[in-house]
Amino acid sequence: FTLENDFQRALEEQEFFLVYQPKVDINTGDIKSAEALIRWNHPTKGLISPADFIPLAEETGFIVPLGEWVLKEACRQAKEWQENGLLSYRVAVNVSAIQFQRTNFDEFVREVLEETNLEPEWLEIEITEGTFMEEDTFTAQAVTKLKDMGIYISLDDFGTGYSSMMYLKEFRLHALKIDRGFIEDVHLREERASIVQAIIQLAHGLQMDVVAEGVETLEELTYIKMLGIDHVQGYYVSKPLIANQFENLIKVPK
Ligand code: G
Ligand code: G
Ligand code: MN
Ligand code: NA
Repeated sequence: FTLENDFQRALEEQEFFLVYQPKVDINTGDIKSAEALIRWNHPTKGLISPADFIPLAEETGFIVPLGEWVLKEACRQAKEWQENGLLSYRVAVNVSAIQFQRTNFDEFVREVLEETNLEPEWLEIEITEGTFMEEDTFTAQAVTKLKDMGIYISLDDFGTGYSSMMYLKEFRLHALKIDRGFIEDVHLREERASIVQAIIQLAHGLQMDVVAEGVETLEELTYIKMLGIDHVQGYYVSKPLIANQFENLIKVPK
């Protein structure tokens, strides 16, 4: 795959950038969080989706320097928003399981927060079920330390991986994000509605917030509101936006 050869250059040439997608309170519409999502503006191939390069970055180990760049950039942006009086929500960063396995990730986060002068409660980290797949005490300790630092931790893509209830009991994370595969046409699909309802009950029983991903229609939104979802994310609310477009979104009065 030729993209692999491009990675290092792309990082040096600043071809990567972040877009931000809000997660909002389903009842008030308040923005709770801005999820940072990476994009690659490739000089000849154009805009490349992370779905097409994150897996390769994970295989090659490039996810480590790339993930470090994402965290730094998101924290820098959060601090800038805060200084401009715009930050009343967390900035969420996706972290790959590989980053936990190969680096002292919690140490790195501590350093970045110090460097950027961002308070930990403004940072959210999204991990996936795969993070806990192996009996890996190193990863488990890192997640616990991040939580102890006051960082909000979400479990992304919930329901699509190895959904063991063990780690929910062990870690007491802050939020579950229900994968959009369960949300699409949820109002028309009984089996999806049953699963969403069960996940909400599970999360609330553990004092966790529940986030619906990929909400695209008013019908889906109305239905999951009735089921008791806390936060929503998806094209119906907003697509991922570049930073200055995101600022316009948050300046709009409700
Ligand atoms: O933004 P989009 O839906 O195209 O993202 C596709 C996938 O890439 C999603 O699973 C998303 O979690 C992942 N992704 C986006 N940005 C990052 C990132 O900065 N780090 C990691 N590890 N994954 C990301
Ligand atoms: O796995 P993760 O939740 O990090 O992935 C988020 C991805 O989902 C992003 O790439 C984002 O562009 C995409 N996304 C966000 N909202 C919607 C939506 O409403 N519909 C679809 N199809 N994709 C969405
Ligand atoms: Mn995510
Ligand atoms: Na997801």
